[in-house]
Amino acid sequence: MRIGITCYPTYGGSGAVATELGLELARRGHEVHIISYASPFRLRGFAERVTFHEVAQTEYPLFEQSSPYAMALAVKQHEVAMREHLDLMHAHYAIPHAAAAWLAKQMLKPERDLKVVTTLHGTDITLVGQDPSYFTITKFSIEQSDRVTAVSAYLRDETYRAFGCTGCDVVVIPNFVSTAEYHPPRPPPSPADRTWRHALAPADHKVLVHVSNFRPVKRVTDVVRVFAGVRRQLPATLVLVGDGPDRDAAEQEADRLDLRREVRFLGKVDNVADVLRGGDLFLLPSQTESFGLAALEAMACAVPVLASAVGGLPEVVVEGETGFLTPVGDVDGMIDRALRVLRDDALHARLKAGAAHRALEFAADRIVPRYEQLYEDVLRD
Ligand code: GMT
Repeated sequence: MRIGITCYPTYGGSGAVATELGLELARRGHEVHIISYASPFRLRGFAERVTFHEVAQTEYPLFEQSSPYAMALAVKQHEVAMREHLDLMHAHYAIPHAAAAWLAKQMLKPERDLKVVTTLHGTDITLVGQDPSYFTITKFSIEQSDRVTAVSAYLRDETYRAFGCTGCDVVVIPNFVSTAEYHPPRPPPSPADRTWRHALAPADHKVLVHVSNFRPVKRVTDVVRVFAGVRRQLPATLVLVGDGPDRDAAEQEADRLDLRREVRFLGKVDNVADVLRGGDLFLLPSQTESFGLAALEAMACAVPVLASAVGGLPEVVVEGETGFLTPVGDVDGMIDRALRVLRDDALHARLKAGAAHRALEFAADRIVPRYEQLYEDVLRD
């Protein structure tokens, strides 16, 4: 198939999933065209059968407050669909990608029917899409898509609840993980794994890890507070990967709690899997999370997860088997679970094995064929 993919290029789960999907589809022989305003962060270098198309946005004084990106995107989607004979356009994150794809579909209509598949990822449904300024167009573009998928049952149900969506059937296709990249340390720990562990923290420290885009929804200051509680009881290091609006607040919290030496902010790094493999416990105390791709990637590296019991996270993290779930904001509860895991070698080993085993259920080669099947179905319509 010849597949167009539209996504955000920035650090975040939807762009990560869209790009990894494109790469997996290309490995399976499909031709993939990724369209965005910049090259997505997970598209590192050349990949066979994958082409990136940048959306050109002309500057003009009149546009000062209103760069019409969605229109430039629709133009690029239409152009790529024509030139590359795309079979379908897969929009990741409804706003504005699904609406732009609908416009491209209309422009192409005189010649043929470009099928539009939309994948809902999270705040496009739970937050931004429900804002009055975006509600009707989000509902419209979901209803007009030829197929709609959601990354968890929670997000599907939330879509029906918030939007009604007459006549639309939202199919759940969970996120997936590349087990070639995200895998447990190779037994016995390879020299590379030992080096990473050694580089992250002193040998006698437990290593807690958090990976996110540091948006308020991630509650990164809770991460620091949970770590502070753990650190009071045992030697430990907290490693934070990523960057975003709440990084300053998290750094200030670490300073306030006098944890500067034990908290390491790595910023945006490429080889997240290497860092994860050096970790003992992953913290994700989010306010909401439609799926929690970062939790899945940690589990795939055999790192148990402590997360909030919200949204789609219980569909990923199995309480007591791959980690623990606590109510949002329950810092003391998380400290309690973290200490339980880190002090009990047998429990820790069981959770590590459980996490790695559970992650295999979300391996790319199990999930990507579900997208291929969906594409085949929509092309038969
Ligand atoms: O919805 C968002 O906040 C953006 C989106 C992103 O691009 O980071 O994140 C969502 O999509 C991810 C991939 O499907 C999910 O793993 C995240 O749970 C989800 N974020 C939220 O629901 C907050």
